[in-house]
This record gives sequence, C-alpha cells and structure tokens, in this order.
Amino acid sequence: ATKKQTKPFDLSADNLQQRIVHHLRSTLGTHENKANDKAWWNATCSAINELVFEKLTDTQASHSKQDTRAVNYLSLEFLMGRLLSNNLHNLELFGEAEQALKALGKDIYQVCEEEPDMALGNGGLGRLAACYIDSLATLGYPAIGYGIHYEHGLFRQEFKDGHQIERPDSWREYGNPWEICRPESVQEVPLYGYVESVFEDDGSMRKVWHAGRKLKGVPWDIPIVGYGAKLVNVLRLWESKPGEAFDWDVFNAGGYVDAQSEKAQAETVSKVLYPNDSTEQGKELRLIQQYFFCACSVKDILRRFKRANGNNWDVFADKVAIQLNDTHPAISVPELMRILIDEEGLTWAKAWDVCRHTFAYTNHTLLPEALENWSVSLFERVLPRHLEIIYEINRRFLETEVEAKWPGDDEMKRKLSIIKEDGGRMVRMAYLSVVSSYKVNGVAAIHTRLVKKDLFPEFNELYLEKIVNVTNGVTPRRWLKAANPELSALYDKTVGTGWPTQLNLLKDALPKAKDKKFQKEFMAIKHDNKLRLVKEIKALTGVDVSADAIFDIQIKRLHEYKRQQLNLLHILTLYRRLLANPELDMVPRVFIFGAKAAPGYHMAKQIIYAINKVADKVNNDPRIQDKLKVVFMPNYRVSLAEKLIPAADVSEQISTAGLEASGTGNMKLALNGALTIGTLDGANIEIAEEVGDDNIFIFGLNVDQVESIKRQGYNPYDYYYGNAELKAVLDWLDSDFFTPGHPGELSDIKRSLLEWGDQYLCLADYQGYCDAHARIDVAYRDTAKWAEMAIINSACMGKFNSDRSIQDYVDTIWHLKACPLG
Ligand code: 26W
Repeated sequence: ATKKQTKPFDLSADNLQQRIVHHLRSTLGTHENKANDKAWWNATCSAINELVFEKLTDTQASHSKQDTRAVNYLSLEFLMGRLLSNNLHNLELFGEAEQALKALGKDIYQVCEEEPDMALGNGGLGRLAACYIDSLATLGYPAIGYGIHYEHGLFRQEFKDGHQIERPDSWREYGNPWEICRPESVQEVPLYGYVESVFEDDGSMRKVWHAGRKLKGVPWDIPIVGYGAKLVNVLRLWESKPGEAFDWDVFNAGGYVDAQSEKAQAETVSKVLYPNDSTEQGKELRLIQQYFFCACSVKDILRRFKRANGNNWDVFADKVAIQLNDTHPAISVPELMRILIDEEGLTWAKAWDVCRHTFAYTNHTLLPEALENWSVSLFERVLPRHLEIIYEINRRFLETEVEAKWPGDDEMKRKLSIIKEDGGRMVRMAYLSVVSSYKVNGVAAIHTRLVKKDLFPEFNELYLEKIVNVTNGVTPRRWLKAANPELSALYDKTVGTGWPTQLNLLKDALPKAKDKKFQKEFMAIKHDNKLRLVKEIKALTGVDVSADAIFDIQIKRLHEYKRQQLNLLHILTLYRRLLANPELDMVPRVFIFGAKAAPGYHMAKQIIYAINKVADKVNNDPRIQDKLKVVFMPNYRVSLAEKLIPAADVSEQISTAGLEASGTGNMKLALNGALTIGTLDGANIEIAEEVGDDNIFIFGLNVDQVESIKRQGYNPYDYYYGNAELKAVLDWLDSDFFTPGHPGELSDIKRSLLEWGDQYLCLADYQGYCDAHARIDVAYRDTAKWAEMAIINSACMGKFNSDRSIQDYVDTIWHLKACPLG
C-alpha cells in the first residue's frame, strides 16, 4: 500500500504571517489596518486550524483503519480554558506565531487575551477532564471526550459592595473558531412517555418505550491537539434541539408562537452548566441533561462500533472502554442495557456481560451531600424504561451476588440496595456505578483508601480487586510551558527540552538547587511573574501591592471544607497583631484569593463577602504600612489561574483532612515553585512524599485524628475559650469594624464556627495553621534557603504529570494500545 501523501505544510513564521493576513481578509472580511484584536485572534485561530483540521482528519482515518480499542471519556464537564496558546505550544508553533504576529505589529500575548475561556466546568473535576484529554492525545491513545455543548458555561463572577453576583457567561456569542458542527452525526433522544410490553407470537415478550417527547442531539467537535502534534483527538459536545417530530402542524396552523416555545424548551437542555460543585439538588432539568448527553454519546459509540464490527457484540468490550467521570454520566449504563436488549435483541445476561466489561467509574468526592440520589418518582416519569432496568439490575445484584456473599442477610441487602427505601425512595447512582463497572477508582492514595474504608466498605469486600487508585495529574504543557514561559526556558537550558512529556527530567535540575546563580535565575523569574501579577491586580481590583511581599495564594472553589474562612481567621490574627504593634517584624504578605461560590450556597457567599470587607479595611489602613494586603480576584477561571500560579510564593491547601479527594491546584502551584502550606489531605500527602517534609509546611489534624476527635465529640468552644487570639478575632466578626454601621453582617461565619458546631474543624486547626505561617515568615527571610526549597518543589513534581495518570489508567483500567498516526 502506498503511504498517504500528507500535504506539505509550511511551518515558517513567514508563511504563518501570510495565512493570518489571508484569513483576516477572506475569512473575516476585514483588513490589517482596521482589524481589532478580536479579529486578529480569530484570524490566527483560522490559520492554525488549517493544520489542526488536517491532522484531525488523518487521525480519524488512521483510527478507523486500525480499529483498535478506544476510551470514551464521559464527563458533564470539560473546563478547557483558552485553546489558542495551548494549541500553538502543542503544535510547537508558538515561537513562529509570535514572530508572525510581531511582524504584523501585534503582540501574541495580547491577541491570546482576546479568547474567551471555554468554562464548561465547575472546578477540579472538569479541569481534570481537560488535562486528561490533552494527555491522551499527547500519548497517542485513541480517545474521545464526550460532553455537553453548554451555551453558557460557568457564570461570570462580579463583586458588588463585596457580594458575589452571577452574570451569564457567553463563550461563543460571536461564534467559536475551534468547533466544527457535525450535522451528519445527529442523534435522537427519547424522553418521558410509557413502556409497553409486547408479546410476540413465539410467546416471548419485549418492551417498547413510547417516548412522550423527542430531542435531537447535535454534535460539535473540538480538536484536541497532542503535544508534538502526533495526533489530534476530538472532544465531542452535544447541543440539544427539538426532535424531528417538532410539531409543524401546530406551526402551520398558525401556532407559530407555541411552536417556538417547544423549540425553546428543547434548547434549554444544553443551555446552561449547573454551577454546583458539591450539592446535588435533584432537579428534573439536570436529570434530563445527564440522560440527553448519555443517550447521544452511547448511540454515537454504538454507531462507530457497528460500522467496524457489525453486530459482533462479543468483541464490544475489547473495542470500547467507557469511563464515567463521577456518577453524572451513570445513566449510560441502563441506556446501553436498554439498547442492547430492547433494540438489538440481546439477552439480559449477554447485555449485562457487555456492560460489566465496558464501564469504569471514577469517584471524585466523599462529601455525602455531593453523592447523587435521584428520586424514583422523577426517574419513573422521565425515564420509565431505565427505571425498570435499574430495578432488574438491583434485583439480580441482591439476589445473586449479595445473597451469595451474605446469605439470608436482609439488613445487608437493604444497605447495599441501589434503591434507597427509607426517607423517600431514591436511586443511588454511586451504587449503580460500582455494581455496573469493572473498575472503580479514587483520585489520590488517601482518597482511595477512604473510598474503600468509608464509602464502599461492603462493595470492597464483595469485589476484591475492583477499587483501585489513580492519583490525579496536570498537564505540564498548559501549566508550565504555556503559563510560565520564562521558567520553561530556564528548564530547557538546564535539563533539556524533553521535560514537557518527561516531567521527571526536572529532577536533573536538583543538583542546582543550592547553586547561587541558578537560585537567582529561578527567583528572578518568580519576581518577573509577580510583577506581571501586580499589574493585573491593580487593573482588576485597584489595589496596589508590592512584588517584594510574599504572594500567598488560595485559588479554588469556595467551600467550607476547603476552609477559606481559616485563611481569613489567620489574616485577622495578623491584622490584630499589627494594630497592636505597628512595628511588628514581619515579611510583608499579600493574601490573594480566587473563588466562585455556588449561587445557592449561603455560607460560601458570606465568606466571600467577609474576605472582601476585611480586604477593604486592611488595604486602606495606613497604620500597617503595607505589611499586609488582601486581594480577592474576581471571576477566577482557567485563564486567571494561568496568571496567578506562576506568581505564587505560597500555595494554600488547607482542607479538613479526609475531605479534599485530591486537589490539582496544589500540583500546579508546586510545579511553578510555590511552597505548600497544607494539611495531610488528598494529593498533599503525595506531594510531601515527593518534595520531602522539610520542603513543605504541613500542619493540623490528620485523617485519623479528625476521625477520633469527631468520635469523642468535638467542641469548638474549647478552642474559643482556650485561645485568646482566636477568641478576639472571632469576636471581631460580631462588631461593625469591617462593615461600618452594619454590625453583625459577618456574624454567620462566627456562628458556623461555634454555635453550629464547626463541622470542618477550623478552630481545632487554627493554632497549628498560625504556627505554620510563622514558620513561613522565618523561612522566607533566608532567601537562598527559600529559593532552594522552591526549586526542589518544582523539580520534584514529575509524578503529577497527567501523562503518568493516563498511563496508570491505561495499565490498570483501559488497556489501550498507543496508536500514533500511520
Ligand atoms: C452534582 C453536584 C456535583 C458536581 C460536581 C457534585 C460533585 C462534583 C464533583 C465531584 C466535585 C469535584 O470537582 N471534585 C474534585 O475533583 C477533583 C478531580 O479529581 C479533585 O482534585 C478534588 O479534590 C475534588 O474536590
């Protein structure tokens, strides 16, 4: 066979420049001397896409030719951020594009700033999915990401008088150059209706679901460029539209407006991302969203399978792996069962065997309020056939597997039932996922231990090898190479240019950790990054800060378990000390926050308000001589993280031990040379193992201590009355010092920490936390020592490359073969 001749593609800066101008004129209909920055951005994307789309086509052709096993990563969230700079880096064309734009009088960084973030996710889980599809493409594995084409991603956050307000995000208001619509692959999605039992002549019975409504799923493909451009995978996002049965009669009969409202209803399904990252509310629209997305994705997977393998279901599980990113896509299981049985005519046993060898499930949280339970009555109304199937899965599970393991134990059956019976009947999606999957994984060593011990202890006994660990990771392409070009250049020159894929190579810089010249270079880069952030802070908040202060950063969703309020208590402590003694000897500190609160999460919003109010006061208090500054950056998102992380000296990872499944910001910050102040929770534990106990500031209760203190009956008042400084700062919240004329506005925070029981043990960890900060203050003064520690942190992050995580998934769960172009 003749090797396919790929069209020669000129990658020079000159040629890129011509392509950009060409797209500016003929794609965008403008001209160099009147184009605005948005047009320049668009033209640059279009120029790049000529190459990207070609590689995409090649990849798809190559995969369908080789028909090898592929993974389908199902996730309701993909927090992609911006794509231009990432794609340029992964194509190894950033330098050329920079030069091309420069020749056209444009600064590439400014052009990249024009891109709206693709914020189709809430936080950790969605960003992890984005890092993982980057790594899958980089490692050359056949993979498709499936998600929802939300019209509005996570809300834009503004502050009004210190309060969070939510504004709609419109990432594709004026079109998006990266996405390709694929009308040829539209899917139909039934909803509601009833199930009929049809008896055949041969006495057999089959079920027919008569849907009450039909939606259409329209796929949009986003190309995912692997580093080194070995291949281009796709992220396929489904948009909802009215089904073909759209009522044209009503329309023609003059019911134009009614017909429009049916259309609008159908389109609400993919209209907006649910902004909760920890509390499930059981909303009907959310269930429909989940099913819509699962139905489209499963049908798409089946279509591709049948194209290559016909009805040879015996090989299905050899060709298809489906990863459930938390339980949000778990309805895929009964959906696949339904299609195999009702439409393809497989027996239950065969269909179940296929499912059980196809699905794997990742758990991302232990928080009880985040575990999805759907009310049986809602399920029955929206997905009547799926409920029947879930009942049957459950019946067989209890009567065969549970009965075999715990004969006659009805209490155990009640406990493990996929249907929770007491307090309103509910479908437990986590149990459904564990029972239906061949592997279940936690996302950090400690988290997996707790998943086994606390969340699914019986399942762990029943299925001995099913629960495994895959520690999370982050892509070094985005989080070091693209976000921190100066540090990247230093590593290039110190350890060679292989580190973006072989992150362990950073260790080769360790011998230089004590080298004065290297330390100076490393810290000069940090200082440059801080200077850039100083400008950004000024522009976004109006606050002046000095790059000579310690930049102490906590960036993550706002949640009580993540304990931004503990950070605040410490800030108040410092402020009080400074007011008592303005000459206090401390290294100036800037505390920087970035966090969105779920719109319905009252206490989280209170904490944002409190931080903003304290910031107002502290930043405008001349008595403390700029030793303390507090900055709350509005609208935290991926593109803002890319500016904050390279400028951080200190990384706050202070969750109550046992509650942060892993964390991934902790990895990104350490990789960029920040020192962690943190609890022994999630991946912090593994970070400490990598960098050594002397290079991290660990404090507070560990998981076992949290457990025992809770068992003994935790009393926050013991700490309140036992610690004068703590008492003083808590009482301060009751005054009107921070909210002049409005005493009590911050009292809820104090109440939650005392009267309401301090569920997350802030008071228990307060003193340890303050002491750890005091150690930071001492350590920072020894600039050589600090530089050494920062270098060690950065150079020891090799383990947290998401390529390693993906390789772990491949080895222990997916068993894929790399399949580079050819
Ligand atoms: C249904 C509401 C809802 C939405 C999202 C509940 C729970 C979630 C996610 C599971 C929350 C989440 O993002 N978890 C985070 O996942 C990261 C990636 O594994 C971890 O690093 C974080 O520790 C974990 O909080």
